[in-house]
Amino acid sequence: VTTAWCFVDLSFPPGFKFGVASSAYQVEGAWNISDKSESIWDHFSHTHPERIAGAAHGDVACDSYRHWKRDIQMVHELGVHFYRFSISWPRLMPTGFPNYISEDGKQYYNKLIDGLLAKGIQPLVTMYHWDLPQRLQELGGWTNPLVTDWFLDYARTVFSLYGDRVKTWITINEPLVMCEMSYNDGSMAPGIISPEVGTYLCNKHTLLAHAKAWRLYDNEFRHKYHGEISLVNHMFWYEAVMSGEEEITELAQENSAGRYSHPIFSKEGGWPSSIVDALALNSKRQGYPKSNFPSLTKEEIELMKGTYDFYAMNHYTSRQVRKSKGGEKFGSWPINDGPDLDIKLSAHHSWARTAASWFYVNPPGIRKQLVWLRKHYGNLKFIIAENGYPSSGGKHDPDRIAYLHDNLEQILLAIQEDGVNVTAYTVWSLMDNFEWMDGYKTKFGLFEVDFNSPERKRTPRASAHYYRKVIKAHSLDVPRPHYRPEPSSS
Ligand code: GBH
Repeated sequence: VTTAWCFVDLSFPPGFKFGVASSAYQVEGAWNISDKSESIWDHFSHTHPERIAGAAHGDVACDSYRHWKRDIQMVHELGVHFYRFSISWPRLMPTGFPNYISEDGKQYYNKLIDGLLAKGIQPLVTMYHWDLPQRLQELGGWTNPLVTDWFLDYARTVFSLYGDRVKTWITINEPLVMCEMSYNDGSMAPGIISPEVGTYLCNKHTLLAHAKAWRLYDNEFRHKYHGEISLVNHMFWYEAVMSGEEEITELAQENSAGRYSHPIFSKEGGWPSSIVDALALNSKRQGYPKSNFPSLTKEEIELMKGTYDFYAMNHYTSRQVRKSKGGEKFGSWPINDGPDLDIKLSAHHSWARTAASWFYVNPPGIRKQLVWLRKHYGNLKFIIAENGYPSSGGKHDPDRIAYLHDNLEQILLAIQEDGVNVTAYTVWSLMDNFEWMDGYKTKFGLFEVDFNSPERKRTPRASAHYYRKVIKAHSLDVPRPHYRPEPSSS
């Protein structure tokens, strides 16, 4: 990888867009306000407090249900072009089905969308960021094939209500992460451990649900609203420890990026063949008479193929990959309790650690991942839908600033040196929020949130000021702020 000094230009291409992100369960609170029903995260956090750091939950979170005006003001202060947030399915459709639409839920998102547009900020709306109505979970959730039609009904509702104003849609946030953590290791809601069956049903059904929603938009809404829609995939960049082990590294990529991209973005569609083979072998080893990895019919392959308008990627960190030596456990997520792919993961000693145990800093990974995606699926329109840095608190956050700078620099290199068509970048997150199993311990916010104050006071960090300058200059050629160490609180 070339370094910064060979830059021609530190500015971003004209038309390159900057944004900032959040998600409903992580910020909204108001979990039982009005007619909202329980989501799987309400249920999980209330019934399994021991699974979440500090027994935390999102009952109040940042209280964005009440403080949405302040949120819009913050987004405006940053000067971003768009705000990525998600709609809570159980807030809008408390039964899970379109027989009943919550008036309060509907108005909440109307106010948010209209408030953003009034300030010239585009809403980028995620339809599903992991908060399934609990009632649908009781019917099997993402393992029930009917979920694809339940999601389709939900999609029709949100397109009908908001499609006149929302021009960029994300169907599902990180289906890989959600299927692995909900059904493989069971660490996320609904906390089911079914690595051999549940994970793969979820894999297939999330992709089919996405595809049906995309086709609905394409057939019935695109001609009037002219928007764009895709899903967002999360991936670690995988790097071979030793040369000669590129094949196993490629298998790790196909297991994470490929399993959720190939059916939609590749020319031929369907699962990546290396994964079909590896998982068939794995099922055999586990004593099953046939592969547990669900096959796809010709119709399903056609249904999924080409259902995108852009490629959205969430990217944070990297792993090293090598072939595991006989009997060795596989290392870290998402190849831990899952299939035995004979892969061992680790982190390079030079990659700095962060406040989150899974997160090591390796900025070149984002560039290499973009190049990998382009090689496999073509030079699509790429958007970075999440990238950000976890700290343990404090308003002076030089580490976060360095991370944002270094990742943006790698994105510029991908654009200028490699010719990858990256068109947008999104920081996770607008503000500190409920960080799933980490509770409120790890902080990703450009704005700090005081969770002890009744109004959930938000204060910009140094990184918020830095990001504002980058956006305003449309360039990385801006001074980084000076830091004074925060006075110790003792
Ligand atoms: C994103 O997921 C989410 O979209 C967002 O909601 C979240 O707040 C944000 O990132 C920051 O975490 O090695 O078993 O400890 C990121 C994807 C994938 C993060 C797997 C943590 C490691 C689990 N994640 N993961 S483990």
